[in-house]
Amino acid sequence: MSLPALAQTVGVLIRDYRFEPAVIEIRVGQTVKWTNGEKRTSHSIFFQGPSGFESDRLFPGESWERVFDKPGTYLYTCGPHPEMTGKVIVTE
Ligand SMILES: [Cu+2]
Repeated sequence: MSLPALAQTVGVLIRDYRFEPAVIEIRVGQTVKWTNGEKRTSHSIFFQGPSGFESDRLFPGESWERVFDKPGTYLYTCGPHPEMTGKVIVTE
């Protein structure tokens, strides 16, 4: 029995100061693509923790991708708007 092919890239839309969906679950090797759907506000993707880093600022219409090649739970916020939170759960 073969498994259905997984979409390689999963999208998260940034809109109204929220990540939609805020929580996503993916498999190792998949890519998450964040797209800024705001009219005028810029945002970033800021991962917490010792290996944390922040994406460039995304202006409206821009997007940014990250490949997740290790299982785990990745918490993130928006750099300029720390009240915006999201989570990527990566499973084997
Ligand atoms: Cu923001």
